[in-house]
Amino acid sequence: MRGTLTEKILADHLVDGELTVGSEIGIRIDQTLTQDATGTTAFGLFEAMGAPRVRTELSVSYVDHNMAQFGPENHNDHLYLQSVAAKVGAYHSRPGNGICHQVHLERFATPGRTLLGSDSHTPTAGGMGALAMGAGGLDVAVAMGGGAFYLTSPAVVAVELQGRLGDWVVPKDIILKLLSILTTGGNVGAVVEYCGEGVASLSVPARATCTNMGAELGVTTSVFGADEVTQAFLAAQGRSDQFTALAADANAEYDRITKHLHAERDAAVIENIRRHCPDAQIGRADGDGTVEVSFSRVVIDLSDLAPLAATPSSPGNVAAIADLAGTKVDQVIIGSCTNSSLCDMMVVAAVLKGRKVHPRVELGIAPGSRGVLKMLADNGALADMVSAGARILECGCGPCIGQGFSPGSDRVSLRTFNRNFAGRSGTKGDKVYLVSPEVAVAAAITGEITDPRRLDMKYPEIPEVANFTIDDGMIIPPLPPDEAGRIEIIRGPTIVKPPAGKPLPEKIDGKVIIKVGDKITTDHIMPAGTLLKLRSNVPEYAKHVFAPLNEPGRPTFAERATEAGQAGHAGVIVAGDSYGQGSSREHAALCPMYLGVRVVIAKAVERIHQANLVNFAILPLTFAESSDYDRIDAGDRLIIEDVAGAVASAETVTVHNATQDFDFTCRVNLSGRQRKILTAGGLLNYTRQANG
Ligand code: MIC
Ligand code: SF4
Repeated sequence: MRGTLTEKILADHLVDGELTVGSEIGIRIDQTLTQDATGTTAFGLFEAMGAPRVRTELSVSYVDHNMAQFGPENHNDHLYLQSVAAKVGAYHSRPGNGICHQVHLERFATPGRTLLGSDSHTPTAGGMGALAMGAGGLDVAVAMGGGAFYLTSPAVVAVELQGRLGDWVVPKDIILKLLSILTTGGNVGAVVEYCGEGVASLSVPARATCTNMGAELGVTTSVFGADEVTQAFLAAQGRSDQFTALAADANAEYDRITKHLHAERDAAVIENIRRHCPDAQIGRADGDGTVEVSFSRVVIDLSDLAPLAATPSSPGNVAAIADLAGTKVDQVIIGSCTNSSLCDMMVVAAVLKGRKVHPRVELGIAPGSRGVLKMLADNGALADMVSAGARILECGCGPCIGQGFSPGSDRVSLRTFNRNFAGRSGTKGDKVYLVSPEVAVAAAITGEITDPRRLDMKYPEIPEVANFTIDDGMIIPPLPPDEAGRIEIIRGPTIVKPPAGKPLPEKIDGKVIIKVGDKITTDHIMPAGTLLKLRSNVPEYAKHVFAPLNEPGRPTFAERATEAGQAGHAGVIVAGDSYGQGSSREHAALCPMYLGVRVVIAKAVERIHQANLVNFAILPLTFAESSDYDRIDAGDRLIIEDVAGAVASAETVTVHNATQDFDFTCRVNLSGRQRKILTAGGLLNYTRQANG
C-alpha cells in the first residue's frame, strides 16, 4: 500500500504494530460517533470502564434510529444519551437533527482524520477524505476513553474512475456497479481507495454515497482524497479552516486481493472482474469448481454506466434498470444515510414539481439532516414534494431500519437505501429494490420501474450550494469538566446495565443450538424493526435472537440455548460463509453471549462481527475443511478439550463431535491481542485489567 491515501492516514495515526498487509495494528482515533441504537450500550460500557471523560478530539452521540416512541423506551434512551454526553464530554445531536452519517459529513468530518463509529456506515465520511470505520460499541467506548483501535493492516485496492457520469446516472450506480464486481463477500481486510480523473466531477455527498455503501462490500472502509471539491464543500459548511489537501502519490502501489469464486455460480462476477480489473489473474477451476481470482485495481468508466438496482434481497444482486423496466411498483422511499443529501433531494423535488405521485404508489421522503430539510423548506422544494403527494418523514433512519413504512404483502418497494436483506423492512417476504433517487422518483410518478433517461424531461442539474444553511442549535456541546459534575445521568427503568463477558471455561462441552447457511446477516441474528426499542435491555432483547429463523410451534433459539445452558452445555452456532454480514450491532454477539453461546464455527466470519464476538468472549472458529460444515447437525454435542490452551497459542484446534463420533479441525484465526481479550473474558475485562 505504499504511497496510498490509506497508508498516509494510517501512518499518521499508528500507535502499535507495522503497516504490513494482514498484521494487526493499533491506531489513534481522532473522532468517534455513536447512534442511539448502539449508543446506549456503548455509553453504558464506557461508564463501566470507569473513564470519567472522553479523550478524543471529538465524540458525537447521535439520535436517529429509535425515534418512533411507541412506549417509553426510546425517550428514556434519548434522555440517558443526552445526560451522559453532557457529563462525559461528548456532543449530542438531538432526535430530528438528522442521520448520524449525513450530519457528521456536513458538520464534523475532516480530511485526514480517523473516525470510529458504532455503525457500519461510518465510512460515509470517507467521501470527505476521513479514514472512517464502523465497529462495535465496545470498541468505540474504548476509543472514546483514548484507547487505540485495533484492526488488520488492510490490503488497499484502487478503484479508478474514468470519464463522467451521463445524465440521470449517479453515484448510486457507481457503487452498485462496484458491488457487481467485488460482491458482498470475500473482501474482509480490504480498503477501497478511489482515484482517477473521474473523481473530480463528483461532489462530496456523491463520493459519500459510494463510501457509505462500501459497507455492503464488507471492506474495512472506502476513502476518497481531499481536493478543491472537498475544500468548496467545507467552505459551504463554514469549515474552510478544517481543509487539508490529501492525495495518493502518483506512483502509489496497491495490494492484490484474492477471492474464491465458483466457476458457474459466479460466472457473471468473474466476467465483470475480467472486464474491469486490468491486472486480474484468474485461475483454473479446481475439482469443486472454485476459481482463485486476484487483482489490485478496478477500473470503472463512468460514461459507460447505466442506471442499476439491487434486486431482492441482497445489495449484491445487481441488475440493470433496463432489464427491470415495467415492473409494477407500490411503494417508493427516498432517504437513508446513502441518499439523503441536499442534491439528492433537489433532483427528486425537480422531478416531482408540477406532477402527482402515481395512484398505485405511496411515496415517503426523509431528508438526511435538519439542515437539508430547512433548505428544502426555504427554497420551495419541500412544497413541490408535498404538492406531488409525498409523505414527508422525520430526518432519521425510519423505514431503513424497519421503523414504519413496511410494505404490504407481496408489494414492490423501491428504496434509495443501502440494505434490502429479507424482512428488514418489517414485512416477511418483502420485495425491496435498492435504487438511486433518480430511479426512485421516476417510479413514483410512473408507477413502475422506469429508466429515468426515458422521462420526458431534461436532467435537472443541481449546482452545489456555496453556502449551506448552518444551524447547530440541535447539537448540544459538552459541558466543561468543572460544570459536568452537577449533571445527573438520567437512567429510565427500561435501561438495563449491559452484561460483561465471562472468561472461557477450560473445556467446551457444547451443543449446536442452530446451524445456519451462508450470508447470515446481523439482521437475522438480532432483528431490528419493532424490536429495536429493546436495545438498552439485553435480557429482553435476547429473547429474540435469530427470531426470523424460529419455526412456529418449536422452541425458539433463546429457549433452546437456555435449556442447553441448564443442562451444562455451552451454546455453539454453526454457520456458512460471510457470517455476521451487515451492521455493526454488537447485540448480535452480546445477546447470544447472554444466552450462553461461547463458540461460533463458520466457514468465514465478517470483520466487525468477528471483533464483536471476541469483545464479548465468544470464540470464533473457522472450518479448516469447509466440507466438515456438512457433517454437523443442529443439536450435535461438540467437545473442545483445552480450549484455554487453544485460545492462548494454537493455530488450529480439534473439535470432537460426540453425537456422531468424529473429529474435525478448526482454525483459530486470532491476533495476539484478541487471544488476550478472550482469555480475559472480553474487551471490557481486558481494558479494566490493562488500566489496572
Ligand atoms: C443498520 O443499518 O443496520 C444499522 C441499524 O444502522 C446498524 C447499526 C445498528 O444495528 O444499530 C449498522 O449499520 O451498523
Ligand atoms: Fe440508519 Fe439505515 Fe443508515 Fe443504518 S443504513 S445508519 S439504519 S439510514
